[in-house]
Amino acid sequence: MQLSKDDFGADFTWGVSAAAYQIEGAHQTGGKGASVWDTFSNTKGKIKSGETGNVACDFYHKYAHDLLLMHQLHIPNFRFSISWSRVLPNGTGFVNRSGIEFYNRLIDFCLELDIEPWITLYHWDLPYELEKKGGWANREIIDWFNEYVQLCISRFGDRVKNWMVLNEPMVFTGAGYFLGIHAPGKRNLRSFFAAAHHAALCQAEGGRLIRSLKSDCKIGTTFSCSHVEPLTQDADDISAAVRMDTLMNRMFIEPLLGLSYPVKDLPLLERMGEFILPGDEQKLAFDMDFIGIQNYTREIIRYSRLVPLINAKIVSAGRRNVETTAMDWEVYPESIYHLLKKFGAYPGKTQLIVTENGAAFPDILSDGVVADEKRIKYLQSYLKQVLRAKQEGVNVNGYFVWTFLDNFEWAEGYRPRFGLVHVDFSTQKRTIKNSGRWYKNFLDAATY
Ligand code: IFM
Repeated sequence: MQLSKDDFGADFTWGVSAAAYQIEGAHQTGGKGASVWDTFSNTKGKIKSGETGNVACDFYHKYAHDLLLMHQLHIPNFRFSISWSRVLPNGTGFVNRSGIEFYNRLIDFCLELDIEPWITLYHWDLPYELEKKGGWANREIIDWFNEYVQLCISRFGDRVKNWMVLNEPMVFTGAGYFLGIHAPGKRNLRSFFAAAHHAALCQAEGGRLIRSLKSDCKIGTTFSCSHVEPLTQDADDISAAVRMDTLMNRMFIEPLLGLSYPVKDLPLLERMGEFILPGDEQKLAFDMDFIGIQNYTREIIRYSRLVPLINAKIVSAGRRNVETTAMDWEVYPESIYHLLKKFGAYPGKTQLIVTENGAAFPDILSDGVVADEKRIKYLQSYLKQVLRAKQEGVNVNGYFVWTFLDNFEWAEGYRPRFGLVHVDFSTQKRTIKNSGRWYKNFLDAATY
């Protein structure tokens, strides 16, 4: 089947996604305060390659050049995040004028080029000053976050019509406060549960606050999700898969939809009870205009008595002899179909938007060309599954490629390249990959 943009309909939103810490660099420029990721990546041993996000793509200085490239590729929507510590260096209180001016310039230039800005308020770079007070594990985060949201809406809300509250709360709380592999590098179950509950509250409270300040905008939030299957049909593997699915895919969306935490399928969540105050249950719910789905792969799960708390283990793609990306993630396009069906089946039928999908492959730049045919194939095959879900009635109305520029892939450093545009990190030279040209042709080909 030949894939055509037409099949998705004229009001389908197409774009690319990025995050402040992964691209901006300029970590100490223009009055920016440190974030947890500045501190984490500058701590020896935290990033596999020893690299930092100090410079990244230097997007802070090169944003105009990069937006012109985006314009050249006819990409109509750009999802990016605001660095909290660039606008509020201490997390609260003093407002950094040059940080505000940077985002004003960025937003204004997007609009000048007819690129619609979509802003994620929080994509993992908590101001370090707030982490010193406990960060997401401290309930005061709700007030700190509200102050930050209020600032962003009051300064940028006149021009920005699409807002996302959080990026992937499961990842920044789980990897940051329980596994310790992301900033702030904590390994503590209680901190994780506290952080998770406060993030779930902030996602709803943030949405409510935006709606109260600005009635004419679209509000969403985003979730990482992977289609989960048991390794075998043994009862132990099946129930292990249910627990993992609950943790990975359901823990944050269900309270948001007013369905409470899914304790029945993951009894471990009862331990979150100590952080839940009277009245919180209602505060966890908010009716978003859209839910952002971010999918890359599927996970195969087996029972393991050796894994504490959850007794479930991911069977890595490497052990399964399947096609993988440079992240060792299985290429499994049907994953996105299953997830769209799953999220689309929740009551309320909130609109879904794929706010991230993409792949890292070991790209080679040769004679000015990056022939990343694997990425093109990956994007096409996932898009076909998005279309399949849409044609079966799922209310999905947008797709953003992760990502525009190769960038800082968190604990993995710069090795995994996800971009449609290649970045030479020693010279900051950009080269449009074949996948970037493919996306342009795909976006151009519409006939409506
Ligand atoms: O780079 C990340 C992004 O920040 C969040 N979602 C997944 C991407 C790829 O790992």
